Amino acid sequence: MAMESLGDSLKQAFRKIAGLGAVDREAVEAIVRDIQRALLQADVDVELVLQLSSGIKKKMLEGKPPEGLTLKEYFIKTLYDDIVRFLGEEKADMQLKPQRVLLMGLFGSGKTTSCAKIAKWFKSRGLSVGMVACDTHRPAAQEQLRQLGKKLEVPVYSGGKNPEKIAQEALKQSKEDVLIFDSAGRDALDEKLAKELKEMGRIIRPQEVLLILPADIGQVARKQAEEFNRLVGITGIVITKLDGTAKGGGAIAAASVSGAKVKFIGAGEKPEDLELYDPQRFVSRLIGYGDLQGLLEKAKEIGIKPSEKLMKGDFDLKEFYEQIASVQKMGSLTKVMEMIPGMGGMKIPKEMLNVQEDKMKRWKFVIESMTEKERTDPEAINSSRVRRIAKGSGTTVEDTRDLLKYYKQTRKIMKLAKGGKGLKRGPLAQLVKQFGLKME
Ligand SMILES: Nc1nc2c(ncn2[C@@H]2O[C@H](COP(=O)(O)OP(=O)(O)O)[C@@H](O)[C@H]2O)c(=O)[nH]1
Ligand SMILES: [Mg+2]
Repeated sequence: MAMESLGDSLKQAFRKIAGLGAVDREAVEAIVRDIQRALLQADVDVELVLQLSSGIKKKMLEGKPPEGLTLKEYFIKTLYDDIVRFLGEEKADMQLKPQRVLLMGLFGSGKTTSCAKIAKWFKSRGLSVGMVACDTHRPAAQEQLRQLGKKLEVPVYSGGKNPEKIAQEALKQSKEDVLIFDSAGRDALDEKLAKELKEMGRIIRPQEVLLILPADIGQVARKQAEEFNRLVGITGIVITKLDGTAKGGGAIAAASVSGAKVKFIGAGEKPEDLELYDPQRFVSRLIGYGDLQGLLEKAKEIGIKPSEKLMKGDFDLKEFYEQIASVQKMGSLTKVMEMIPGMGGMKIPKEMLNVQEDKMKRWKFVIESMTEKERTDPEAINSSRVRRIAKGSGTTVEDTRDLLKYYKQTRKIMKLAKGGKGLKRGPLAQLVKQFGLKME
């Protein structure tokens, strides 16, 4: 991402805190100024920057750190939390179920490219997808989508000069779970475009209406989002071209206060350059995963806790995945181990840890490729499903089987651990052995 400059400045600010002698008023003000400068350079709206910085200052100068955190750790955590909240707070949600998605946006914002990206996103999660070429303004637009469809092996509904007819035909003919409708753009959202888009909405009755906004418009994203929302109505935003601008922070912050949520972010021209927007993940990456991990080491007690369900052994694959994901965000397998009662003090060989984290990453892809039903009822996953999931996630059948095995084992073990069986003997010890772990 070409957001390195924002990332670099934030990283520096965090390092400065880590190196502070005392966290006094002067130090807090100096660092908040650094953050302000970094955000303004990323084209974040001045008002928003001032709001954020006064909030941070208030907490640091008037508040008290929670028990167990030093002032310095509290500063790091406050800054991290506030920036995450500033950039959207919650992870975006896209339902993995049959639906119609209508894309809209101005000329060149990345609609057609995003159409293919979103198609791939659904397809690799096990849903069948079709794309509908409703941009009849630009002569080559339909052909562009047909080409992308061919590459992705996704059917494209197109032909003719009337976008409404194309949409109607697609709705009549298609058997796919998900239909994604590309639409025509303009230089600006005028009456005519608004009317056309509204008409499309009436015909398609989409569950998702996504506004495509290129990151290089920076804080203008807010105005555009508000306008589209008022005139047409949107359910979410896709920020594209994050790889080519230093204004991405401004665009995301602006989109986040527009009243609509950022659902996807795109950082590249290829169909795979798309991800569901997760502010925590985004900020962690911006600041530097490793750095943050170290900085937040101490703050972790406040951050993640093993879920009640996990401790009881009563969880489905979805909850299991959320545990893995939340743990991944914070760092390493050591943390997972710490969550398992009695495993906290274990020494894990470093090489082992790396292999394991790598595997977890693949498991994440595996779970993302499952349908809702498979996640809630993993027992029902048969071999043909295993093959489909492996293929869709770009992993191997072995990875998929491994995960299912691990899930079942963990569940069994947690159930037993609840019953108070010892760690040195019994199934827990087996798990330990299986991972090549050593006990202190
Ligand atoms: N670098 C980069 N280029 C993108 C991205 N998304 C779209 N583009 C490029 O932006 C241009 C316009 O995209 P297109 O999808 O045709 O926009 P549309 O007019 O809204 O349909 C094309 O050259 C795309 O390759 C992105 O995330 N990163
Ligand atoms: Mg287009």
